[in-house]
This record gives sequence, C-alpha cells and structure tokens, in this order.
Amino acid sequence: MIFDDDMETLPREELEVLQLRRLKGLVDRVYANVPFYRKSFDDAGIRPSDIQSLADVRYLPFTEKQDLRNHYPYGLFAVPKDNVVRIHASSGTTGKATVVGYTKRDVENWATLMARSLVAAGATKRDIIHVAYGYGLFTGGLGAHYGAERLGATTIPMSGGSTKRQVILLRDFGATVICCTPSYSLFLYETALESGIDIKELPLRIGVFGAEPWTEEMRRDIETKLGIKAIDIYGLSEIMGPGVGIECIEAQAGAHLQEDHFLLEIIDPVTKEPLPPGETGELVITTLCKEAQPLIRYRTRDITSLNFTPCRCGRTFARMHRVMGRSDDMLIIRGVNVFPSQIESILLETQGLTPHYQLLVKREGNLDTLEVQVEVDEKIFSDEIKNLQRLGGKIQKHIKEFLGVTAAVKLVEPRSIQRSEGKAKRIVDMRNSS
Ligand code: DLL
Repeated sequence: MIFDDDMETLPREELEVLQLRRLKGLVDRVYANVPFYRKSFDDAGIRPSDIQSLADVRYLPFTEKQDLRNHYPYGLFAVPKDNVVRIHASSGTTGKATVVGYTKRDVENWATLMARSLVAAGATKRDIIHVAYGYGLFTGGLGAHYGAERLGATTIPMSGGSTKRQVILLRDFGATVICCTPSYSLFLYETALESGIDIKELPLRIGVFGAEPWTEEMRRDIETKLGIKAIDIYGLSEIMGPGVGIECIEAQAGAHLQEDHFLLEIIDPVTKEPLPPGETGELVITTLCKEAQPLIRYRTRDITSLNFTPCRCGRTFARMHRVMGRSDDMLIIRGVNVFPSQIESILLETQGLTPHYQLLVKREGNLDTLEVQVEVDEKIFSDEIKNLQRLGGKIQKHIKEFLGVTAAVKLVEPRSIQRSEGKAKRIVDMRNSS
C-alpha cells in the first residue's frame, strides 16, 4: 500500500521538475524574509536568480546547527510569529536548545509525511498504534501521533516512561503497531517478561523504530524477540521530526527519503564537496516546502549513502543506507575511526551477549582509549570465570580484527547497564573527568 500514490511513485524526471520549482520558490522566500540567509547569500555573491538547475544548489551556503543556536530562539523564522502554530526544540547536551517553528501548513504536511511513513511501514487505518516516543518538545511523540491520526488509525498517546504500565496497556489495548526507539523496544521486552508477558504472543506486528542509530544485527534480535517486523524511521527536528524517511516493509532495505519535500545531497564532511551517487558521506538536506523555518543545505552530521536504484515497493524516492552514526559520535581510538554501530554489530554477532552495551572513552596521556562494557546473559553469567575470560578475549580479538582498534572488554552482569526510555546513551565520555 502507498499513501500518496501519485507523489511517492513520481518518475524521477517529473520529481526533479517539481523539486526545481520548489527550490526556486524557496530561495526567493528565504532571501526576502530571513536576514541570515540574505546576508549569507550576499557574502557568497549569490542571487536567488542564479539558481537555474538542481545542481546549482551547491553554490548556496550551508546551514549548521550552530546557526540555529546563534539565532536562538526565533531568528531564522521566515514568517511572522503570528503564523507559527507550534514550537519544538531539541535539548542538545551542550549549549542552547535548537528551536524549530511550524505553520499550520507545516504541521499538516508533517502529519501527511508521517502517515505516508506509517503506511510504508505496513500500517493501515485498522491498526492500533501505540506511540511510546516522548511527547513534548521532542518531535517523536507528537510527530508519530499526528501521522497516526491522519492515517485514521486508533492512536494511543502513551509517551515514554512508566515501562511496566506500558507493557500492561500494550497487552490490554491490543496495539498492533508500536513507535519507539529500538533500544526502548528491548527494554519493553525485558520488562514484559518480568511481568510474565511474552510480547510475541500479543497482536503486535510492526515496530516503527528510529531516533538513534541501530544495526541490522539489532533488527534481527528485536524481530526475533518481539515477533514483529522492525522498520527503520529517520528524521531530525531541525528538518521536521520523524518521517523525513522510512523503510518500506516490502524491502526493509534503506529508508525512502521524502524527496518531494526534501532535496538531498551527500557531501564529503571534510572538503564539503558534493559526492557522486552511492558514495558514503554526510547527508545534507534542503527543505523545499517548510514555511516557518525553511533550511538551506542543512548539515545533518549523519553519515550515510543514497541508493537510487528502483525499489520493489514501487516508490521512486531514493533510499538512504542505515545511518552509520553521527560524525560527532565518531570515536578516534589511537588514530582509527570507529562508530559505535560498528561495535554493536560485532557484539550482537557473539553468542551469550545481550544488546545492552556502553562505550567508555578515556584518555591516557594524549591518546583516547576505549572500554566496551557489555551485559552477558544469565547463563553465561553463572558460568565459570575462565569461560567469561575466554569470551571477553574473543570479543576483543574480533574488534581488533574487524575494526583495527584495541579495546578493553568488560563483561558485566545482566541488567547492570542503565536502560533508556528514549535515545540510548551508548558513549560515556570520561576524557574530561580523568
Ligand atoms: O530523533 C526525530 C525522530 C523521532 C526520528 C522519532 C525518528 C523517530 P532529533 O532528536 O533532532 O530528532 O535527533 C535527530 O537522531 O540527526 C540522527 O543522528 C538520529 N536519528 C534519527 N533517526 C535515526 C535512525 C529525532 N533511524 C538525530 N537511525 C539524527 C539512526 C537516527 N539515527
């Protein structure tokens, strides 16, 4: 099933005509209404009329998270404040929050894109959708909520937290679709088992999981444990929220990005030059339809690649490879670049380990060092010390072989790593505390 059949299957030539028309309108709008963009265009010697093809987007200046912070809270709005009906914000661990505004039409468009996403994930109006993303300034809860209602499904606004109660209501209300972070789905699974509930036995059939990086190995683990299809959903608050892209249930091979609303580029994060199709780099997004706070060439920091080959679901929108990680989260351990997701893949391929882990980054002298802490399952935990040591050594060897880094491996007891109700905290940075 496809929600917006006309749009989601548009032949690429027609899609590009539409994108160019929207891009031209966008540059006119931001030049006229956003002093920040007028200045940055002027500084780069660009006039809106210079944009004559989609490829010309590369002449436009980038927008970075810091630009949003510098114009905190409302400095990048392109419409009068009276026209803004909703504000979201992402807290960020450092510095000021990044604020995002929406007009009425922006909220409607977002609901449509989320409805499209839910349908791509395999949901229909007959589903009962349990939304366990946090409600509030975070875009996850309300984003999924409006999409589910737009689809006409029964929507349960659960939000995050109260995990025991969530499990009971998941069972009692008979949810068939759940929206939450992939790590939270595993926390729900464990909590359910403790209450004597096996999620596999419930009517739940689809999980719409995103907001944090996760791996194919994690998908397999979730699908087996919960007995559902686990679908990857991508989004970021600066651009809209969840629903910027979603995998289709037919292929489960990369998130289709909603290209009628977003113009995509992959750039080399160091040289900032656009990369050819298929290459891995940083995803850069230009919002083609946003009214309240359109962004030109927003640097997402997410590392991925785009696949333009046809998909068996019939959608023509490009597919984004699973996000490997954020360039900000890349660790450099003795000169070797590592993403937490690469470690996750290795851990989950090892028998006896659970999908609960943390990476402790410390500094010794001038060098960063890595300690991988991972929970073992009950059976292994009660095993003899020497078997545990052997397992630790095996993981260390695999990490060295596959990633080229030396990591200390600490096997910890079941349920000792703190569970998260939203985005999992995988990296513990101890560099400034030691
Ligand atoms: O996490 C929006 C969202 C909510 C997406 C619910 C999906 C589901 P932010 O808090 O602004 O917004 O964080 C955005 O999270 O730049 C990525 O680094 C990461 N991220 C989001 N989805 C995925 C995903 C929401 N499917 C940042 N895979 C993004 C990997 C993801 N990383």
